[in-house]
Amino acid sequence: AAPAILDQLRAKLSPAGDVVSPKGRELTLKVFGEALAPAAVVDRICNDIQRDGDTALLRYCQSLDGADLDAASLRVPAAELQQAHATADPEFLQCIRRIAENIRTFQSAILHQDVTITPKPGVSLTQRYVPLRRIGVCVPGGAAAYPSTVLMTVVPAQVAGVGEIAVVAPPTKFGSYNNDILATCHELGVTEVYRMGGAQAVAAMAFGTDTVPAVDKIVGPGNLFVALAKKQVYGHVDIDSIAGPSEVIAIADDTANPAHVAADLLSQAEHSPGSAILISWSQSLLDATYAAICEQLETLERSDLTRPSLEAYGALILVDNREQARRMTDAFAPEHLHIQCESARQLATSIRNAGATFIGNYTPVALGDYAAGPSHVLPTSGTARWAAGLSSNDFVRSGSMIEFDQTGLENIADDVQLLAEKEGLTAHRLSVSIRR
Ligand code: HSO
Ligand code: ZN
Repeated sequence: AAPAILDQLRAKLSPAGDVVSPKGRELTLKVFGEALAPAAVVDRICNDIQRDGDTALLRYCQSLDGADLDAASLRVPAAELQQAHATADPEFLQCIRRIAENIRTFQSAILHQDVTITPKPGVSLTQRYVPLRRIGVCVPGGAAAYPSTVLMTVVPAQVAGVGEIAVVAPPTKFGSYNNDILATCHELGVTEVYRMGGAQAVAAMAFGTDTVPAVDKIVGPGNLFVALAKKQVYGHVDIDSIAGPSEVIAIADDTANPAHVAADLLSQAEHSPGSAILISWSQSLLDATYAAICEQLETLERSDLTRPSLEAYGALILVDNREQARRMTDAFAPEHLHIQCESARQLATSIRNAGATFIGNYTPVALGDYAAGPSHVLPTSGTARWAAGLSSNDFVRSGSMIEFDQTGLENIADDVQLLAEKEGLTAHRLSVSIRR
């Protein structure tokens, strides 16, 4: 395809561009009577909370979320978490337990293990992995409640051995007033849940306040303000990569079932905004999938949200062959890649850039969104070129341990002394030569 077309399609695939949601670009917000652009708002919020702690935090919870909270009610009381769990649908709780187990199994299997080598006599070199002490998890609560996001963030952190996990969710019916969210937290053993969202929640966790102890890392998806705040506090704390709106590229050929392909595309478009692109070298598959999309849209509950999302961020692309599909996909670096064609696994492994790849007819993306085991917090907006999905390994940090004995030192000493000499750092040289 000509570069201009690729650019157009890239805009479709990555509605967020650089973490700014489609609406975000023109948005200005009234903060205490002043109209400010989102980045300026976030800047102000972070600075105020760093300086004034709880006072500023509670003021922002009030003015931005309309939440009338005080230092005591900001944190969800233990009794309320228990109550949410006690009144939750037992089948829902069992489902949460089974899924948590799937996530645990996968995340434990991939967790880094300490590595020690003895490359030469008298030399021991270790890469050790230590869990982070305390982390914060952002759970979104604007458009829908996502207990799955609690699972996909908290369980990997627990597998890594993180000591303290704080969860924040906005004070909404889809956030920290949502029974399923609270019940899921309780089921997973999370006792620290705060009713706050947006940039103020991120800033509070990064800098700490009297009621919200500071964390070392902040993870989890959120709206524009959460994304901008995470960028802003990075360096003071760590963050995961910044998740934008959902996206999927499907690659399919004549062996695929058009109704199935349509359902996969619709499932990500339904997030709204969510982008869904089909690449195929079969015109008949494209035509049949288009027809199936139109048909299924009629019956979907969220079709009012899904249709505009597809119109803005959906595309059906005809390519000449598999190789073109491969190159185009690598250039897009989609969050989700679904391959339903002949030799699907082979094509899947030949594609470098994708957050998560789903192979074959029996692996709809929804399996990864909800239950398979890898986290659904994945790199979006083309960042899959260099970023990875969240995993247990994001909650450990590595450190090296170096130990030499006299023989080990003797064998390496000349090289160290020579290089130290070259750099003119004679104290470095002495620290070696003095031991010989
Ligand atoms: N597809 C979303 C995750 C999700 N889907 C949550 C359903 N619930 C991540 O891109
Ligand atoms: Zn999804």
